[in-house]
Amino acid sequence: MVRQECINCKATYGIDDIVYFCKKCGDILEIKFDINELTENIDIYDWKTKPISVWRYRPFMPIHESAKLITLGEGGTGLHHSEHLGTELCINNLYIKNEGENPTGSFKDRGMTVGVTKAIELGARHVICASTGNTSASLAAYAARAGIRCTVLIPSGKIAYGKLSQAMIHGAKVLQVKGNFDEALEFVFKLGEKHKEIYLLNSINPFRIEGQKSLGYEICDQLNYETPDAIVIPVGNAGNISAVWKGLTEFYQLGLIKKLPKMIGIQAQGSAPIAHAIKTGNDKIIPVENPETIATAIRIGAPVSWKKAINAIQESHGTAETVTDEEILDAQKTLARIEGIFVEPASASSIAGLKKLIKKGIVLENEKIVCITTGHGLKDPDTAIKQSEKPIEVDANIEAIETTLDLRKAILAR
Ligand code: AN7
Repeated sequence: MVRQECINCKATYGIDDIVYFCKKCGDILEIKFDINELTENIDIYDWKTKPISVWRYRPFMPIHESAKLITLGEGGTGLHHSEHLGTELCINNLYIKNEGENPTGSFKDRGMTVGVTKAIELGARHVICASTGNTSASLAAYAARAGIRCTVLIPSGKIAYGKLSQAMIHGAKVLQVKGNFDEALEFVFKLGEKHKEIYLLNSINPFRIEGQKSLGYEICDQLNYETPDAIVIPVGNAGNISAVWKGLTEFYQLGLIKKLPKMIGIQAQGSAPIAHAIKTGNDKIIPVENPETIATAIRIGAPVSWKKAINAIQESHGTAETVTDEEILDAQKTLARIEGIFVEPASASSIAGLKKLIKKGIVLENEKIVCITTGHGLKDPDTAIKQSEKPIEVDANIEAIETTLDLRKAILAR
């Protein structure tokens, strides 16, 4: 039977129980399928004939058949063979899975379509999350689509303007808590405990993780079930790396793929508790008290899904790496200029991390690599503008424009 299960003590709960942490030991939960049951389910549906998207995998989702889906058409993002960047990084077979192509511009939509569908199934009328930006943008959109109330808590300091504008225009109540992300998240948990009518859609919500696991499925489908050697992914709260790994292991257990890739997590140097734990061979993280990075999406010091992430990295024989803000910005610019893919700084960390791992000889020239870019560049226009050439003001006549573009010489030489 499909169920919620504690990742630590294995206590189980039904998929219609509203429970965020294990009532016995306090750890986080995950959705567990019985693989035989899942095999039967997917045999009944002709899922492979559906277009690539989150809901192609409906029989893999813990949602009742009668549910009304709250969807904006998520998933089905491009897996772009990146020859120019591959050449620059000296790697033959590089793919970018560009999650900025989702409805609200980030991978969060994969989780929210399932999470908000579940919320409606459970009868919720008010949903809440804490967010560095993308989760709130996504939740606000899906709550609007479902016609329910939405509250988002964002940390103090810089929030990327694109994301903030999304939460605001979709009509969410936006509270900027005078504290960092980890503190805002604590308030969300407390509110959930005190006010049972509010449904929590933070990244520990296992239904969101189920939606996000479709990212792993899609990579396999788009590569014709020839799994890559490694998947490189930015890590903040660590929900996504756990979700992708869950999707891959399910496909593996179902016999759809023959091998599993290494999972490689990338964190920003100023907020890298998971990368530090991996590098020092620890099974536990030490939270970072004042996380700092230009990649505000992953400015998270106490990632709630750290256990799942460390497990994914260890089980897959993967690794983790840190990157500086300078390396992130450099990767963002390179990707935009030579591949035409504009991503936000947090997303560019996967490219920056890959570059470092190639230099260190951890990723090899002939390996097939998928880098996940998690959010669209327009999410944070300020950062993009700051590191680009400014527009040049010219007089409104053709000669002035030609002179500026160095086209006059060619005319005179004629
Ligand atoms: C672009 O929106 O945590 O490791 O509150 O927006 O699953 O947390 C965002 C995270 C990577 C990290 N890239 O994913 C939030 C939030 C982008 C992101 C991550 C985020 P997780």
